[in-house]
Amino acid sequence: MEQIIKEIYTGILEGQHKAVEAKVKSALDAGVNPKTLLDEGMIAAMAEVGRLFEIGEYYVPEMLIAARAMQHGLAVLKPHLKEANVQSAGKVAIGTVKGDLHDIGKNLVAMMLEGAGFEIMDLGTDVAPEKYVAAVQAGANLVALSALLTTTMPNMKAVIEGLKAAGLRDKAKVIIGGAPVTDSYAAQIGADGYAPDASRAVNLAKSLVK
Ligand code: B1M
Repeated sequence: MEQIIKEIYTGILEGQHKAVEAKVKSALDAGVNPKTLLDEGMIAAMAEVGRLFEIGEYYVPEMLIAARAMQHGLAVLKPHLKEANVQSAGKVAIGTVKGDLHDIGKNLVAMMLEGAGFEIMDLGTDVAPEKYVAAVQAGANLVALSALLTTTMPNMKAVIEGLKAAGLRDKAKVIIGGAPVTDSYAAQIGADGYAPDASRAVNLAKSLVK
């Protein structure tokens, strides 16, 4: 791993948001591939934060400052994740489902979809099913749901049920993702697809909204 990527990884683990922001800028200026930076430096660091939390070495405050450092780095990386010359591919209502406050993965998926030419309606976190329904009524043709907690996964099904109840299920495709979510869960709740990461979410979205 390149030294600068290691420093970004450590900076996120230690929650040094200003250093992470500066080092992401330096790495990009030095020509480091944005995707390598994201996968090997930033996403890998958040996975390590999760492992440290699981074994009781990190607590919620450490997770929060690591997340803040990650968000600062992502803000710098965002323009570099865009694909060149892309046409509007569809309108996506994206959010983290009700009860769930994790937004780093959701933001990353939104950024990559935006970079691939989708128009983004970011509904935020802790989003109630009615808000997705309203977004489809306002023209979204893709609903993208993120959940990081096993306890909030059932709220993905609630969104699909909400769309059905409003007579809108055929107006938008529904894709789901997030660490505890699986392909078989997507099938079980009647979603149109599941993606394990942000780049595959883009491929999935493109294949569903043609
Ligand atoms: Co939380 N948390 N957290 N947390 N947190 C996890 C998820 C956990 C796995 C940690 C652990 O125990 N190892 C665990 C969940 C256990 C479970 O349910 N099985 C957990 C817990 C327990 C909690 C609290 C309950 C802790 C507490 O308070 N006691 C609490 C819940 C709060 C709530 O939501 N109501 C909580 C709080 C927090 C913080 C606020 C401190 C912070 C979030 C800050 C923020 O998001 N702004 C936080 C963090 C940072 C994490 C970990 C460490 C990192 C998550 C992350 O950002 N990963 C996480 C551990 C882990 O995941 N290893 C953990 C990086 C991100 C890029 O990955 O979000 O997975 P991810 O997104 C990926 C893919 O999943 C996918 O693409 C992204 C990358 O390409 N993807 C999609 C995501 N959404 C998608 C949607 C798609 C397609 C793909 O289509 C629509």
